[in-house]
Amino acid sequence: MEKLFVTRGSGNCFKPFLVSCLTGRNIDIVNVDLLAVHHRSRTFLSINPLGRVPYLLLEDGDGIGESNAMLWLLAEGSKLLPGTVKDRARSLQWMFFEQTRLEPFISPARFLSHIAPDRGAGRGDEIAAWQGKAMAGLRIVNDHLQKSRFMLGDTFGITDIAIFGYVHLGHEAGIDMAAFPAVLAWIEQVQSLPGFQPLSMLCERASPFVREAA
Ligand SMILES: N[C@@H](CCC(=O)N[C@@H](CS)C(=O)NCC(=O)O)C(=O)O
Repeated sequence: MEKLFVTRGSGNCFKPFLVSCLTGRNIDIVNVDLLAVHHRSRTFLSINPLGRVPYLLLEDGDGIGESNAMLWLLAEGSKLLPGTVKDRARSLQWMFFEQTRLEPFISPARFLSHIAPDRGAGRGDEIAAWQGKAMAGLRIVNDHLQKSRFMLGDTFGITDIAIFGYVHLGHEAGIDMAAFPAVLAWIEQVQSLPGFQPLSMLCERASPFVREAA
């Protein structure tokens, strides 16, 4: 069976997990403890030399890194994939936007203010700068969603999942999401889709990653 290596609470890891929930695809989930630095263990590096999660190990032994790349693979054959070449290009456009204008700012602001606030002590200026940059990206998504039900028109798909991964966690990054009403309405729509599972379920059925003995 395919194996998805994830870590608890990660918006990037949530994306391929959500595709598997929405398509009913059966995948083994393995929880790698990043705070215990298991992603730098010899055992994990022998699976993924890049030492990052999410990482998708296929049945033939090949592996795929990068959450958004996994969405394309896991959604193959489902209605979540964009149908036309123009929509596929547009989907990639939003996926690159997500990785350059949203995730790099929402993720560290959330980590230091919500997940490990002890590490955020004395770093208020940095966190505020990330929040400001994230809000600039969120404004663009909000303007887009004012005119479009989903990221690519009327049809929900992997482009929404890519954006949803971190955007629905914006409040945990200390961002006032009320400033983005179209984004909030879209989040509610995604959360009410049949098969939707919240981030809290990511590691619910996961087996723990076991590193080599020290
Ligand atoms: N662009 C990558 C980002 C992956 C990423 O940032 N993973 C984090 C956890 S969310 C990680 O593995 N951090 C450990 C490290 O980089 O050492 C993706 O979308 O999959």
